Amino acid sequence: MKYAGIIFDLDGVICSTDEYHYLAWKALADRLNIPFGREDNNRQRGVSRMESLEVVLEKSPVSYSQEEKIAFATEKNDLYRQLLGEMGEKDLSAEVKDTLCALRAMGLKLAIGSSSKNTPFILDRIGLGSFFDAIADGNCITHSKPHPEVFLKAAEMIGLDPSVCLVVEDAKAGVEAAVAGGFDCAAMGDAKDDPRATWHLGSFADLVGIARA
Ligand code: B16
Ligand code: MG
Repeated sequence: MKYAGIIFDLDGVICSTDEYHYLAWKALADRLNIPFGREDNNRQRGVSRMESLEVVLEKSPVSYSQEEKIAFATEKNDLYRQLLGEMGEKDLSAEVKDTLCALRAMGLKLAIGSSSKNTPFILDRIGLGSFFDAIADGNCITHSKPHPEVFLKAAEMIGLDPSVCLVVEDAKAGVEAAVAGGFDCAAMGDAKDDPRATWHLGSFADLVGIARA
């Protein structure tokens, strides 16, 4: 087996919180009268909350102070957390659950590498609060993707070198981060066709075959 560990992005890979991110940013943008669409939202994938806010404010004719920006980010996060509160174990697909269990049965170390500060809350909601061997997230990094810090931290937490870990990502910023950290990357969703990825997943379950190789 080429890989001894797999590091998963959270939003867009393990579960779909991306729609909630979109709705919460859209509500803020509407209140501020700033045009905001799905294409803008795609550029927020994998990057930090404050960097995501900058994507929203790009089209604003008004410039805001740092205090105002922090208040906007808090407003968005409060609404986002409210929407996340609707999530439950039903939001973990059978495919993801079965695949994770199959990978664990093969002896692989499994970790999360997410830019989100809401990672523990989301994992609890979907019933994976104590499943992973390690969780590296937005609470323990100073640079978010495309910087490789979060994946390097996850690899260190599971005691493995990046050369034997596979990163699974749905964001171009995440694929870039994986490659910069010396990891192979399996890309899916929005990043599926990214040429920098080693693997292009047709489905999440493809990971079992990749891990066996
Ligand atoms: P939060 P991931 C990322 O999670 C999201 O893709 C990105 O859209 C979001 O801005 C970022 O988390 C920060 O999230 O506001 O919850 O701290 O894809 O790296 O799992
Ligand atoms: Mg993601």
